[in-house]
Amino acid sequence: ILEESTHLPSSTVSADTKPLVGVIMGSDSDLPVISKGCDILKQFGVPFEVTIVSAHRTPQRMTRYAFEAASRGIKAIIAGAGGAAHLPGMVAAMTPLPVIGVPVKGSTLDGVDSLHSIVQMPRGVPVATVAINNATNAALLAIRILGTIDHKWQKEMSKYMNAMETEVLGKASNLES
Ligand code: RP5
Repeated sequence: ILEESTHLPSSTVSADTKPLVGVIMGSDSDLPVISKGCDILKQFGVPFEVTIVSAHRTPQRMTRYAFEAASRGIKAIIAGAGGAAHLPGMVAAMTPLPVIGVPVKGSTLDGVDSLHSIVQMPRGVPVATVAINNATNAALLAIRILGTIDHKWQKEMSKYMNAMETEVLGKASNLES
C-alpha cells in the first residue's frame, strides 16, 4: 500500500527487511522537517518506511495505513502534520501502536496551531507529542520504544547519549580554556 515517491527520502527497507518504524506526513511540504527524523533512523540503522498519508486529502489511505500497520510488523508510527494536524490523532484512534506526533510549523501561526491540534487528544487516545518541528526527537523516542523490545536499540541509544555528553563537555572545556 505504500507508494514510493522520488520526492521522499529513500527508505532503509530492503526486500528482506521489514520496517519497524512507519514515518508518515500529511503533505510533501512537511518533508524538510520530517526528513530530520529519517536521518536519525538511518544513522541508527533502524529499518523504516516513509510516505505521505493525509487525513483530509486521502482519508481512506490513512484508515488503511493505520489498520494495517501493526500486522505488517510496524512497532511505532511517527506522524507529522501541520495546521489542522489531525493525522497523528486519527491514526492513533485506529491502531494499538504508539503514535508520535510531530507538529509542523506552517506559514501563519508559528506551529502553535499544529501543536495544539496534536497534543490536545481526548482521554483514551494518546499521541506522544514532540516539540514543534522536532522530528529528531520523534525518531529518538521511536528508537527508545524499540529498545523496550530489543536491547540492541538501548545499547545504540546509550552510545548516542554518551557521544552527546562528550560533545557538550568538549564545548564546555573549550569555553573554559
Ligand atoms: C497538513 O496541511 C500537512 O501536514 C501540511 O503541514 C499542511 C499544509 O499542506 P500543503 O497545503 O502544504 O500540502 O495536512
